[in-house]
Amino acid sequence: MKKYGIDKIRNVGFFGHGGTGKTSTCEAMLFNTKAIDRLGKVTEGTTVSDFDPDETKRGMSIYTTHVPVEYDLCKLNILDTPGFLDFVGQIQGVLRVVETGVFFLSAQAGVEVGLERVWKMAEDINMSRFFFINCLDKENADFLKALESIDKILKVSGTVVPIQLPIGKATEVKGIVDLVEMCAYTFNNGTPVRGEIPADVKAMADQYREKLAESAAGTDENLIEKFFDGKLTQEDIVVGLAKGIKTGTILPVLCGSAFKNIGATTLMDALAKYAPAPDAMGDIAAVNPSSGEEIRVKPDPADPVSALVFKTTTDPYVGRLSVLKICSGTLKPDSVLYNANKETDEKVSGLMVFRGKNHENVEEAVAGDIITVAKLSVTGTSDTLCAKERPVKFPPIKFQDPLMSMAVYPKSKGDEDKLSVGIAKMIEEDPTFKVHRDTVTRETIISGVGDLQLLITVDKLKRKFGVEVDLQTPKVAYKETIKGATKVEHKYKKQTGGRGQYGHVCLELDSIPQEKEYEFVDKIVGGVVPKNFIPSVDKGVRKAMTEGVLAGYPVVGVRAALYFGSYHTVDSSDMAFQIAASMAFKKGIPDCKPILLEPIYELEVIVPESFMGDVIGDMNSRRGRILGMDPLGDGQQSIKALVPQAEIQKYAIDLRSLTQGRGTFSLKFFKYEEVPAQVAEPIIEAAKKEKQEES
Ligand SMILES: Nc1nc2c(ncn2[C@@H]2O[C@H](COP(=O)(O)OP(=O)(O)OP(=O)(O)O)[C@@H](O)[C@H]2O)c(=O)[nH]1
Ligand SMILES: [Mg+2]
Repeated sequence: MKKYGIDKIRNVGFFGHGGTGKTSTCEAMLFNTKAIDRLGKVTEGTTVSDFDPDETKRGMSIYTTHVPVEYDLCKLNILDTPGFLDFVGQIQGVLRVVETGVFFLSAQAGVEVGLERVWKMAEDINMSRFFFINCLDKENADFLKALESIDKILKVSGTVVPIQLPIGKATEVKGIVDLVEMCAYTFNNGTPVRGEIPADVKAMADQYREKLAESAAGTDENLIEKFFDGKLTQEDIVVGLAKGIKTGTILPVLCGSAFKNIGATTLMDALAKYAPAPDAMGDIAAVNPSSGEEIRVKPDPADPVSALVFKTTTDPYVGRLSVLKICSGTLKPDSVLYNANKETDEKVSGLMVFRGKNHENVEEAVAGDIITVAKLSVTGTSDTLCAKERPVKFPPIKFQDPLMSMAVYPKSKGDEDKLSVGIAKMIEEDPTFKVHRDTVTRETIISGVGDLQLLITVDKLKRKFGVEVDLQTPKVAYKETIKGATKVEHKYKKQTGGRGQYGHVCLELDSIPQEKEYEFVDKIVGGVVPKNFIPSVDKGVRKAMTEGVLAGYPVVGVRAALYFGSYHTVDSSDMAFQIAASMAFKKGIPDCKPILLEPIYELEVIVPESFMGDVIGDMNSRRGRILGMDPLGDGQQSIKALVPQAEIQKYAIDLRSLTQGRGTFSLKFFKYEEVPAQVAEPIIEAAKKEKQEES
């Protein structure tokens, strides 16, 4: 790969709904620039970008891939992201490092939910935006309808301006009209062949050229004057267009068919011409890691080095690979950098540029470029690496919180260690994937954005780490408490030849707010239970509280007061008093109106207004209590509700089907509440049955 100065680099994210041809367009770009000699197909698993076995198996992108394309003296660092909603974590890193986004939509379907979602995620990001209307060759493809859907569905702040139009409709598509140069392009194996605009699209081309000229002129007062005087030249249009695209006032629309290799080269051309170089978007916000003081980092190759890690993967041969955007300076192999997040040095040995799974080593990487380094020891995704003499830290990348959890069980006993090693590696690679151990249910819980993401981790555990696992719906971490009070006595006495056992306690059991979990009160007077055995009574009650009498769940919200008892000078012991206390507790609790508690979550759902009724109805059927509804101003509604955990274990899947993928939600643990009697009954029965089977 040649060396490129910062002015010749374009960092471009490919975003859009699944299956709109992002990966196929990358492939066409590589083929048309002769980087590959065969045009791979997603369906056959032969593309450069979708090379991972998970991707070839499913015929879709799952991971973001760096695909550098060398075109017209520029390097286009394409980051091909997955469109499927489970993989939003792959997009969030990319949104932090690109100056340009190409948003794909199909000419057949127009704007779909995947595009809506990523558009929203990109809302506050300073970048240039292009639209690419792909699949022009599909039956019922309708460029103008798709174009209309952009303004209709997306909240676009600038002007959406076609700079190309299709020639020929649907299966008859032949090429494109270039509205800047006012010429036609047909494509010979991907290579554009220039020609005259065909007569049947000329009138439409003139009409859209006029719109383009007006928008381009609108970026500059001098140009607007020329426009009204009828003196605007093609060069003026190019200047105005470049300015509008850079400042975000113009959002150009291009088109093509990746399938027929139409439009990929003209897209590269537009990116090379109009997409901003990495230093065109100004300085980058950062902080001084020791003082917290804000600083601005200049994307200048001559400055000290700084870089943001936006992706981490593991290569079976090379090991850990960290993908970085160089934010300032020039990085050379064999450098020692400072990790501002982990506050330690990191040695960077070789610099690599990956294109799909293949890589080549490079001698340096300048500010603005995207590069991969191997074998960093402590650095993870979202960390900043920098020159020690100028420490900086970039704000962390915000990743989607998990929305769905599953319990994971290794199929063969003894695989637990391999499982935890595998899971730890996957957490490194996927910032939206989490794991924790539920101490109440004693299950290992993996969490992510959706079910497909979790199923893929299961495949990966098997393929990469040789562990086969089952996924199950997590058990709900119920708890137990009491609503009443009682007094209870238990005498534990055993005479077995030699030294016996003697412990005698009288307890008052009472309910306290469950948040306090447990209180022990010593009300002994006159030393009827000696001081040294009082902690034994406390310990005995605590032990009994780990397993409630109703369904074996931990008990909370109990005050135990020891008000009387007796002892034996020889036979009393710590253990005897512990046992006496435990037994007294178990005996007394059934008289204190024990109840089952369940975790309640605060749920916020955001949906377009048209889905509000369905979402609320569904919430009611889940024993949810609506707390409030707020219009968000953009046709979206926020609905807040309290819902039991047991009812929303699969909400990520259910909300998606309820709202055709348009709804999003977030969850926060709220508190434990009583399970209604008719719901509690089967849970208690099931627990009793399980216990019987165990014993
Ligand atoms: N007819 C037609 N099919 C296309 C076109 N572009 C892509 N396809 C097909 O559509 C399917 C999806 O294409 P991809 O390139 O994988 O789409 P993507 O946007 O990368 O999809 P995700 O990675 O899942 O987000 C594949 O079977 C492609 O062959 C096109 O222009 N026309
Ligand atoms: Mg793809």
